[in-house]
Amino acid sequence: MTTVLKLGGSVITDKSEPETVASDQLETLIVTLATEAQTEQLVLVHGGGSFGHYHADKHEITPTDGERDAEDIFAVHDAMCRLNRHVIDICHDHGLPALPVAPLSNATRDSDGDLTIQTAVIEQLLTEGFIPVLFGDVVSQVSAGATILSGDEIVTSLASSLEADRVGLCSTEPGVYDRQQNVINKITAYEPIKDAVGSAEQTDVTGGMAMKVRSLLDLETNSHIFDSSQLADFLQGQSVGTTICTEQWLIPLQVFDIVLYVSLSERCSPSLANLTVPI
Ligand code: IP8
Repeated sequence: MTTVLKLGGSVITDKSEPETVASDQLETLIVTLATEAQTEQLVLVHGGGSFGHYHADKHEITPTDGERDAEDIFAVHDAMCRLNRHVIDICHDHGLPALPVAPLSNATRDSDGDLTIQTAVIEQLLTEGFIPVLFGDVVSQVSAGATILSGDEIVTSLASSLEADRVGLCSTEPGVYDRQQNVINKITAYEPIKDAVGSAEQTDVTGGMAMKVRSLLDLETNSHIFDSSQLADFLQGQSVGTTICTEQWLIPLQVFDIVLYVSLSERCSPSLANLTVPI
């Protein structure tokens, strides 16, 4: 079984101070991984938090606004390597065979921004029993210099190319909230929840919950968004936080003053509407 797991940058760093690791929190997560991971193959990805985002903001590099100045590009990459070093060190302290894989050296974007990650190194590391640890980074893009690559994009790309069985995003939130601030159990389409997640505050250049949900809906496997208190359960195979299912065609049915979305196909049960939206 292959699991792709992202540790969010907001979880493992203190975003109020540049380049500050949330050491206790990171250690707790790694201890959980070391004791609970029952997967044969694990790919770890981590976000940028107060490392990558601080430098990306400073040099005004975004996922779409490229940069050609090598020193500026390197400032972002180097900060991410420093954060990655912390993650790798703590993994080793707890016996996890983690090794870094830098996206700058093995991923590219075409002129439309579409991402390609060379997976040969990652696959071989997995076969040899290692845990590849990738991270949000800068990547070269055709005709744009280099742009920011988020950890979320890495997760969705690798989940497809490695045909992952389990996909998880460990974030600061226990899941995706609806408009009443309740965690949505299951999402099968973007339309019914777009107002709720679209209004969520965007904290950094790589976007908030809306972007996560949209890209996870494209996957052929279910994925989960949860907080650190649910990591052990996720690793034990449970459905935690919000489960994002492969996107389904939904028919909106208005019944008096609510809209019911009825699913045409099934991946997540139950079969009927997964969400009702008051109008
Ligand atoms: O925290 C962003 O990755 P994210 C990486 O997963 C950089 O969005 C370099 C800002």
